[in-house]
Amino acid sequence: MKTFKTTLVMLCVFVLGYIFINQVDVSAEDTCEEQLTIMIEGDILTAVGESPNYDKYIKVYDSCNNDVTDIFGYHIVNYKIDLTKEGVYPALVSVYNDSIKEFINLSFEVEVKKDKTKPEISNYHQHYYFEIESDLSEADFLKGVTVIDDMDDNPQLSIDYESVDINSEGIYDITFTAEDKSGNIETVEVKVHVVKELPEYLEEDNINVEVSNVMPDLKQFITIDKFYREHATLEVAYGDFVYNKLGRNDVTVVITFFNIQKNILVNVNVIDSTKPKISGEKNIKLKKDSLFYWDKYFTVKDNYDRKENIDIEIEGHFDIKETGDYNLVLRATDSSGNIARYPFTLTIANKGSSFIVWTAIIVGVIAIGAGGTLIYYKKFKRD
Ligand SMILES: [Ca+2]
Ligand SMILES: [Ca+2]
Repeated sequence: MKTFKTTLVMLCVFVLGYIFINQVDVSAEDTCEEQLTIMIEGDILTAVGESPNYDKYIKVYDSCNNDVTDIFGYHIVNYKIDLTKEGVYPALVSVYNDSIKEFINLSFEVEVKKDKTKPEISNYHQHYYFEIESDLSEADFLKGVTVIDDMDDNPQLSIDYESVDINSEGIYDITFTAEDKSGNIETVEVKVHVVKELPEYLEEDNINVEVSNVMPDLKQFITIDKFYREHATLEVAYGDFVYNKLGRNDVTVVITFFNIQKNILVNVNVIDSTKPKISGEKNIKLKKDSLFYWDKYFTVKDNYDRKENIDIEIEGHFDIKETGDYNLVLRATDSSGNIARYPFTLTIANKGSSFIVWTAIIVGVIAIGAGGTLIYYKKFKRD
C-alpha cells in the first residue's frame, strides 16, 4: 500500500513537472515572438530593369534578437517603384505577427539606378602552370576566383582558354570575362604556361634541425627548387613536431605556386651537433701519490645530455708516482658523439716540497726580524 502511494506521488510530481517545463518553454518563445522588429540593412539599390533583391536587405528579428525572417516572412507594398527609370522610390515592408495577430510595418526607399560599373574580378593568378598533356578544365582556372559587382549579386564569369594547346609547350594568353546584368564587362588577361615537366618542389625533403627548447622556424631550413623560389609561398604544418628531443618527425609543407598547391611530407631529424662545454683550471698541482679527481677541477655541460651521459677521458700520459709537468687534455663526448677538448697542465710535485717552502719562509722572517733588531740597536747606541 505504502509503495502504491509513493508511486502515485512520484507520478503526480512527474506529470506536474512535465507540464511546468513545457509551459515555461512555450511562454519563453511567446515572449520573444510577441515583439518583432523589421530591420533594413544597407541602402536598397537596384539596376534599371532589375527587381531589388529584398532578401539581402530586409531582416525580421524577435525581441531575443533571433533572426525570424524565414518564420514570419514579409510582404513588400510596392507603391510606385518604376524599375524602368532612375529614381528614389518609397515602399513599405509589412510583417504579420500571428502570435499577437497584428501587422508591423516599416517604410523605406528603393533607389533605381543605371549600373555603369564593371564587376571586379579578384583572387585569380597572373600565371597558370600545367604539365604538357594534362587534363585542362575551366575548374582549373575558376578555383578561388571571386567576382563582385556593386548592383548585381551574381555577375557571370567566363574563361576562354581555347587558345591553349595543352599538347604543346608554350606560353598562352587567356582572358577572364565578368559581366553584370546591365552588360558592364570586365576582362583580365593571364598567362598559361604549358611546360614539359614541373621540377621537384623541394631541394631536400630530409632536413636536420638542432635540438632546442624553442620551436625552430622550419621555413629557414627548407629550400625550394629555384624554379619556384621567387613566387612560391610556403607553410609548415608542425603537427606533433617535437623539437626538444632527438628523433625523426614528419612535417607537412604546403607549397603554393600560382595555381599549384602541393603538400609535401618532410622528414625533420632533430639532432644534437653541439659539443659539450668544458671550463676549469689550466694548471693543476698535485702531490705525488695523491688521487686525481677530474670533476674537482672542471665543469662539463652539454646542450642536451645530462652529466651522466657525457663520457669523460684524459688524453695523454701521466704518472702520479712521478714528479713533473704533464701536458694533458680533458676530452668530453656527448651521447651523439660530439667531442670537446680542454688542454691543461698537471704538475706532480714531491710530498716534501711544501715543507721546504715553509722552512724557507720561516728562516726568511727570522732573518728580517734579526736585521730589524740590529738596526734599532745601532740607532739606540748612537743617540
Ligand atoms: Ca555593375
Ligand atoms: Ca651536445
